Amino acid sequence: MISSEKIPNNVDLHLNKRLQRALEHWQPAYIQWWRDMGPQGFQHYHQVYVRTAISVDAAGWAHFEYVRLPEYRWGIFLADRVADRTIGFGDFFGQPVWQEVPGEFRNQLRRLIVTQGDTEPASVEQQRWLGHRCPSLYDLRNLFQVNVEEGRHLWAMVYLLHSYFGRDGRDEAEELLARQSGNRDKPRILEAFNEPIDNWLDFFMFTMFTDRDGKSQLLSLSESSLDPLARTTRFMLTEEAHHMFVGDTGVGRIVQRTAELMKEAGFSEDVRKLGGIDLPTIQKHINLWFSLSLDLHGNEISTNAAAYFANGLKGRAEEAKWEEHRVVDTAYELETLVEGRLDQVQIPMRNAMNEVLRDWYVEDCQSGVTRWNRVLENHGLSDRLTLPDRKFNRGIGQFAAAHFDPTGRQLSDEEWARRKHEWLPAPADKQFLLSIMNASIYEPGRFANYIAAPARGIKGKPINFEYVRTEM
Ligand code: BYC
Repeated sequence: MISSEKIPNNVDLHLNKRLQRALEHWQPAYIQWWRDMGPQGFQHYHQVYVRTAISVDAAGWAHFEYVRLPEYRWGIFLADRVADRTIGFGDFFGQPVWQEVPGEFRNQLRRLIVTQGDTEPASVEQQRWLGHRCPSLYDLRNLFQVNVEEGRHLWAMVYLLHSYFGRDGRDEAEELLARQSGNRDKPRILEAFNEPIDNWLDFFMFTMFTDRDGKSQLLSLSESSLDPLARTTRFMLTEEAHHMFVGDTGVGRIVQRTAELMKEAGFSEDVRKLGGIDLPTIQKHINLWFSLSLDLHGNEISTNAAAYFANGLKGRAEEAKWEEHRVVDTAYELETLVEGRLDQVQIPMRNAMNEVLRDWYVEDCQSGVTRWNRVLENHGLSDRLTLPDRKFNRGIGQFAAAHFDPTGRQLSDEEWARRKHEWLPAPADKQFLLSIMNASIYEPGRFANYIAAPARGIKGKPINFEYVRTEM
């Protein structure tokens, strides 16, 4: 059962009246933001079969029911405290974790929490028109499930800001509702969150690649010496897994349908004529979203990242798997660009922490691409999808200063300008995608022609279940 408290929580909010009042004061502003910037056209007359977090109990943390979106119960849930937990890395390795924010790290922590928090509402804003082009009720429900949980992740960060950062934290919480994805004067902080997502191939790529940056960043924050931050992000990862499932299987179902149409058409170029999405278009979208999400990991050489690590604020993914946790004398061998030429240099490992996390991320992405290729293989096709080289199409870091093709070959400015749409979606590709997604499919069990049905429904329900219903 969902608790009847105004803000469902497992942090004994009722015992801290000041905090409770402050959050209850923020709540109406949040709901107003959700109505204005959340899914457009689905706020009043639709009921969505969604899960709501009600506890952090691994055996049953979520409750499933039909909900009108603005009435979703966004709550605050932290993973259970680990007794006697100690700091797992950096200069304070082995000391007890902190339950309060140390003054000297206040700014760094605030910045990390605000950056994390900013991405959550941003993604909801980016996706707010997508419902009008949905390929099925099943997918529409998944979109809204992702959206409401990104909203809850914003709550998770706002809880930390209100609890530990006083007046500054309250101001930051307001700013999180004031910045807007794509707004010229007040954009979202990280660039990939300022692009609108208006077609479902972009949505699935975003949930596959950009939400997976969410996973790598949350994993690294879940190691934090600030225990409430570690516990909050640990529980967020539980919800995040479904978001990546949506992306991974969404692209997989498109690849499956494409493979079926390729066999029908005989030639891959003819897939578009049959209303499907050809493999080159899928590859271009992999190239785009993978490279944008690599940028989200920051610069290859970063003193910020070194300071976060030294202070135990933000670590590596799965820190326990590493042998050495202080990382003082080790070096990282980095590919660099020096005066326009590629070279290898050794840098102190702490300064390379963004790159270390990026390594983890690339490997995690590759496993998804391998699954999609298995679909092609199972259909007897020899075509394969690939991740582009990590130097391709970078906007952040040293490789942003030059151009590379997806194999990592350096290009002149002229060749890049002439050929970039061989590798990245061109305006015509986008037009084509919008043309095959020009209507939404609201009939239970029916799917748009460009995507296969999923293997199974949600929470044991059949595929033709009415995942979103309209009430008049
Ligand atoms: N765009 O030392 P550096 C998610 C700036 S996604 C714009 O490398 P650092 C989700 C940087 O701010 C996960 N600017 O930076 C997914 C700095 O600026 P200043 C979100 C950028 O701090 C889907 C300067 O460049 N969570 O959860 O090591 C749906 C120097 O850079 C960018 C987090 O990001 C960029 N891409 O690393 C919903 C975790 N990259 O100080 C949700 C928190 C760098 O010179 N954030 N800059 O003005 C962090 O850990 C770090 O801030 C970053 C950057 C990894 C983002």
